[in-house]
Amino acid sequence: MKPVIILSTLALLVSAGCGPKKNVDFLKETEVQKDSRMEWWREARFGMFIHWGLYSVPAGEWNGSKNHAEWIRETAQIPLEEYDQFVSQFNPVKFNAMDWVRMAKDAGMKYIVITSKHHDGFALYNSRVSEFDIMATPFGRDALKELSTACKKEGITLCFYHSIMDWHHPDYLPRRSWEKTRTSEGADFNRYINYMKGQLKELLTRYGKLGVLWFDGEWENTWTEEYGKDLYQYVRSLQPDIIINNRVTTGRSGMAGLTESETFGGDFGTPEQEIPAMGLPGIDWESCMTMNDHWGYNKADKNFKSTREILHMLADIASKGGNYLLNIGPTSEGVFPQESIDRLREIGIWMKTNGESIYGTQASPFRSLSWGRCTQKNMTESTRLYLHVFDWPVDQKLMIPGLGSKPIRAYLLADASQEELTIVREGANIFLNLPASAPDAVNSVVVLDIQGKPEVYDAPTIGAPAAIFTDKTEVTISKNETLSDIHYTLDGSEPVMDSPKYTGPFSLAETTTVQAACFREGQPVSAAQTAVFTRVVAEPGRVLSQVKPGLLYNLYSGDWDTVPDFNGMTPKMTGIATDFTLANQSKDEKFAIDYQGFLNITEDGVYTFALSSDDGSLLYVGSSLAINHDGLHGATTREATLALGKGLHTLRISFFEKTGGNSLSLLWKKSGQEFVAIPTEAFYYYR
Ligand code: H79
Repeated sequence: MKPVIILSTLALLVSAGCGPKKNVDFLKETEVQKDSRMEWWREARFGMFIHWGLYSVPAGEWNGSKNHAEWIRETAQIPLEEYDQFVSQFNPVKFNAMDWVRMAKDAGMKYIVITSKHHDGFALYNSRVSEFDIMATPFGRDALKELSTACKKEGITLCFYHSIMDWHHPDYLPRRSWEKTRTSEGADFNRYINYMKGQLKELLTRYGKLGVLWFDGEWENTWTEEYGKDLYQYVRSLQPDIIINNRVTTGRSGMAGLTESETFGGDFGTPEQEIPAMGLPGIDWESCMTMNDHWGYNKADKNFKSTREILHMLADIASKGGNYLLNIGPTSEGVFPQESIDRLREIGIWMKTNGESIYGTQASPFRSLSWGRCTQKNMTESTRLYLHVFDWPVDQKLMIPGLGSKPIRAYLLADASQEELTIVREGANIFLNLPASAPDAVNSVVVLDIQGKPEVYDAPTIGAPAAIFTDKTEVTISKNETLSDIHYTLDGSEPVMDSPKYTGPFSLAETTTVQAACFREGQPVSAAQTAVFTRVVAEPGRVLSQVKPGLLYNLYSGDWDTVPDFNGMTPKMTGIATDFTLANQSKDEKFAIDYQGFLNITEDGVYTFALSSDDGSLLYVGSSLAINHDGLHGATTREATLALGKGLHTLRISFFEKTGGNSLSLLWKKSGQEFVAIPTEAFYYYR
């Protein structure tokens, strides 16, 4: 199959004739080249996503159900011919490209990513290779052309979102599972790729210099890494400096949106509706998020994030070194929802004063700060720390923990006169004396200039296989830098220079509070960390002679949002199971399974259980509810640690599945070992 693609790509390139750089391998790029290509994007930090298309006509509602949006053709299972009728209804007479671009610009956004085509296949521009485009609507104007003109005028970088998945084109495969009458006979996926490239060529040659091509819908099994690499090369051959997201290819990890580092993952990762818990050093990423709960316009969705939440997210993302792509879903009249307009205006007011603390900044040098976030900028001989204070300290003292660097000066970013704040060093910490009231109710930024690169001493990490143990446990203490020594105590007192110096893992045989801190040249340089390790008595096991191998199960059918109370219910089926295949492999929806029996422990010890399920589940061991993982959710995991003695312990796993995927698994590990599936031999039942 592959040679065919290469040939057809070459054919297109040759026929293009306008000198695309067909001999350059854009996957082989030096770090310096990539840095220079990414420069504007890393500086920008904040962009506007726009989801606009035919789906704004139904505005989220279909046959009385109101929870749809840009996926409406799929979620409401609308036949193609019926969906096509939105073409004659799309007439956004109030659309004004300049208004949109100015709203983005006034909010402090530096780029706009708009849907040139979403999954429904509709082209929001004048596409000569498709009839299913904006020129076929009564509107009949090329909205993207107007936006590109407005963006150029206002200095905003225009970018396009283009879906690989296409529910409209006859050559795209697969069909939706519910599309019984749309035949896939004669469909040719390679022909679809050529069509998509044709559209991309229009977008890349007729709308001026673009910032980003933002692909999506890459997860269906017809798309491959080879196609992804080829598409990446194709797009860059037409605009060599363009930036392309990781969804151009396969290998993205779910909604976390990042591609494993060994595989080709485009130019940046795309967490969707989430912010990574920690920064990702050396990786470019952008969190995209809705303002309410839908991407496309939904007239019933009033669940808008507050300006406060949005601004906190912006600072949080910047403090982790990422970009924020905030979505707007305009109406079919071509206007932004009023709630979005209001928030953009308020964001803009904050950005006008504080934008300096966002644009071109780098991730925080601190692991965490109790009062807010930090971003930083490298000056020639110094570093400028931007302290984003969400919670203004009532005692007017802002503590910067474990900052070893020599401070130069501090002032409020909102203070035009830059009046200096008093800086006091107390041991490991620096304190800034703040005025009584916060200059901003949401996020007040304090500038702190320090000499050189930041020297930050995080409190050490105190670890052991588990927080409980039965006999003895081994404790390890670690830290994030190599300049200091760790000193620790085992008697609940704060560590001082004379406390024992940590030289390696040590053993505990009794319940102990461990405290540790970092010291340098006789002085504490970090905050102290505390951890408690508790010695427990293992729950004794029982000996029962008449047990048999396996677990008893009862299978029920019913529509639940939580694990039901099975008492008094009649099972549809009962039997003996050796594992959880039944819960995993069932093609049904709306059912529940209750497994009951015993867990045989062959050796006293501390065991950690990991219960994963989609949807909810409960794990009982012995007399107690060990893990509550109930409710409607995707495949996620919860853990619990228990001390169990040799012998049999009653065991019960209750599970329910409503809709979507179904899965259930129970792993365990003995203290200090790796998680494994609980072996079948450990399950017994009694009847
Ligand atoms: O355009 C907006 C949405 O319409 C689109 N992306 C944003 C920017 C979107 N498409 N799908 N989804 C959002 C949710 C889809 C999630 C899944 Fe998957 C697709 C679950 C399984 C396949 C992504 C890929 C998560 C796991 C694999």
